[in-house]
Amino acid sequence: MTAEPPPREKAIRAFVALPLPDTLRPAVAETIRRLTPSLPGVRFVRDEGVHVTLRFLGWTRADTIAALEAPLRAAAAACPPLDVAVRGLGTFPERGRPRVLWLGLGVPRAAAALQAACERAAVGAGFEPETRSFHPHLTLGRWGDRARRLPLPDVDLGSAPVRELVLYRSELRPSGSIYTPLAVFPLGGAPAPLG
Ligand code: 2AM
Repeated sequence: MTAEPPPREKAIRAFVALPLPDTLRPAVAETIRRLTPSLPGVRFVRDEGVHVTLRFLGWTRADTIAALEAPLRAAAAACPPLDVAVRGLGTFPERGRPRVLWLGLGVPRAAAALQAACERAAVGAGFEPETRSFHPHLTLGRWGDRARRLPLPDVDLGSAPVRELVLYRSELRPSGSIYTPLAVFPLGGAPAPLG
């Protein structure tokens, strides 16, 4: 990830993601703690910000963000809550010098449909189409220049339901990016009002 300055008029760096379910957060934090001493070249993410990116938007404007809200809400409403299984560690790229360390994800077919709907929403709001294929993963860390490939342990953190789609703001900081929800869209639509 490069820390490029925002283009003029484009003040918000944003992306659409599924947050890690709260019940899996302690196990992910523990996995990061366990891996840190054995992978000295990796800058690990803050565990509170771990997420599954469905569509990276990059630098954009507040009015574009506002235009995305209705199609993203509709995409989330059309998707049932998703059970995600978190297991396996891997890297991008798979071979050669590693750049990204990730936790693998098993997701139901509906997640791919939701990702495709987010992609349509982004293109409808004027973003360039994404050319890379969708590899659902949770980024745990990134290697710096002196990346060295080391054996990775087996991990299986179990599964939990994801109930929300989130539009996040990303603020680049030397100590690691800070992710703040700008809008939250319930999967399966708004809960029915009581009474
Ligand atoms: P990653 O999880 O694979 O690192 C916020 O930066 C999120 O958007 C990250 O989760 C990151 O994916 C994702 N993302 C996708 N493409 C990106 C890009 N070109 N630059 C920065 N982040 C990107």
